[in-house]
Amino acid sequence: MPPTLPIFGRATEGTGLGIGDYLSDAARAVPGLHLLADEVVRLGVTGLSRSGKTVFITSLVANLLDRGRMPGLRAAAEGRITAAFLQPQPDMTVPRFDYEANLATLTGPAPRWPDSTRAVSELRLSFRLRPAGLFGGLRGERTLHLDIVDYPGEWLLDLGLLDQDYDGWSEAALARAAARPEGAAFTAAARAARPDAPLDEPAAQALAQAFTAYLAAARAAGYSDCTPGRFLLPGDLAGSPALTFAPLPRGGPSPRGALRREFARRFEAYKSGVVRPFFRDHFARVDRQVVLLDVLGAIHDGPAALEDMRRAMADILGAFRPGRNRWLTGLFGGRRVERILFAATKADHLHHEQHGRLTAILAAMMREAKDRADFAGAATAAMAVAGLRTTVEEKVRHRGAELPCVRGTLLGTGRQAAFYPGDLPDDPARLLAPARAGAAAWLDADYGVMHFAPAPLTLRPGEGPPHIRLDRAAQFLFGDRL
Ligand SMILES: Nc1nc2c(ncn2[C@@H]2O[C@H](COP(=O)(O)OP(=O)(O)OP(=O)(O)O)[C@@H](O)[C@H]2O)c(=O)[nH]1
Ligand SMILES: [Mg+2]
Repeated sequence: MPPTLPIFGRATEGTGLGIGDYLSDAARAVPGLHLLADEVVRLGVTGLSRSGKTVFITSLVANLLDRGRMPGLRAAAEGRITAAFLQPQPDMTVPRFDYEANLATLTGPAPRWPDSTRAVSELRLSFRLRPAGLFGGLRGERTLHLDIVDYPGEWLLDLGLLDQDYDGWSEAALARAAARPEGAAFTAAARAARPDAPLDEPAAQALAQAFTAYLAAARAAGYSDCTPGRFLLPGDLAGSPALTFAPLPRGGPSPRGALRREFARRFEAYKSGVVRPFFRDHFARVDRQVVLLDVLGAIHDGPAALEDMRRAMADILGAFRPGRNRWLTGLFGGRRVERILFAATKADHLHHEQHGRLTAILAAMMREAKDRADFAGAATAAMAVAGLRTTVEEKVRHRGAELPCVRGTLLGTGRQAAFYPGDLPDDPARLLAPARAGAAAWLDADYGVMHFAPAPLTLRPGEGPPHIRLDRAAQFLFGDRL
């Protein structure tokens, strides 16, 4: 029997050597040693619903398999990736990310956008790699597995619930609802409820439904914080008691069996039965994270939506802050998420002349979110990306000026159109300051959005679908491990 060397874990820091380098050196030093542990990087991909997760992952994987459009990924540019292939994922009970179906949807003869996805899924992409460096060729190849985990950003925002009890949460949730026009009906229902009356299940359900309807309307209006996350994405928990509660105003001490007491019990059940398992089984195992944000959509929706997105970014960052929550810190067991990328998606709605401004707005939001979340931990970056580029750039003369436009096929009508989304300001504060001050509308500009359809593609061999900056995103997220 050859001796085996059980080595697990990540690349050794500081030496520039990866575990793989070590192992192949060790393997040459110890004859007969070949049972070696492969490296694994777990990449979390999240974002609120419709932020572009499915499109991003599908195109990223296609572009990692065929790397012709990935010059910004160093290992690809240096020709060190000798093979990339999909493999069965390690987690047997997590649904597989349906890469093939999504790719066929996006790049088939009649391309369309993929359907909405509502749960966690996972995909393993493996790389065979030639080591870097002058004498890299002398060392053996190594294997790195990239486990991509797609999960709804709504679930991440639920982390904040773990620190709260029902009373504190109720107060904050009611205040949020009262401040949003979409919350009017629910606020009235909560005020009319009789929290100390004995639980009446139909009344409880009606309140939970009113609360859910408000959250859905707030979500549609562009608000980011619409927790508890499973109220909007219930999956197989729909109708369960853990999802049948709502915030209620504080009264006197609630007697046993009262509506308020029961809602408090269900709130605790939501925390222990829904929130904790997600963080334990998925979140706590992530090494690198990308958070996708539809910043252009939020700008279009107005100041309140942009401000809410900034707050949500702070809450998301807070989830990654070491020591943020004792229970969670215990789960991480000393390790932590090393890199977090905030990516503004759908950048193909903008001429590249405006990409810098979009990135500056995102970066400014990130800086403020970092301050607010008191965040010092992982390396962070902000970038404007498009999973799938659906437009071409074009300058259009308009009232004597040249407008930087994009041209694409309109969703719905199928017509071609040139589109100018508005002039994003040079200085992000021109948007962020009024947003923070609670402005009702943008003063000096109007920002449009347009829905483009994916265009039919003819891909050359070795090329993935057209994208914007997926290579740079990949380099930041895991390029150092390739
Ligand atoms: N133009 C453009 N539109 C995009 C891009 N990515 C996503 N979209 C648009 O955004 C919509 C949502 O994208 P998805 O990838 O399905 O978003 P998701 O985050 O997976 O959404 P859920 O599964 O509903 O949470 C798509 O249907 C497109 O209309 C992109 O790169 N370019
Ligand atoms: Mg999806």
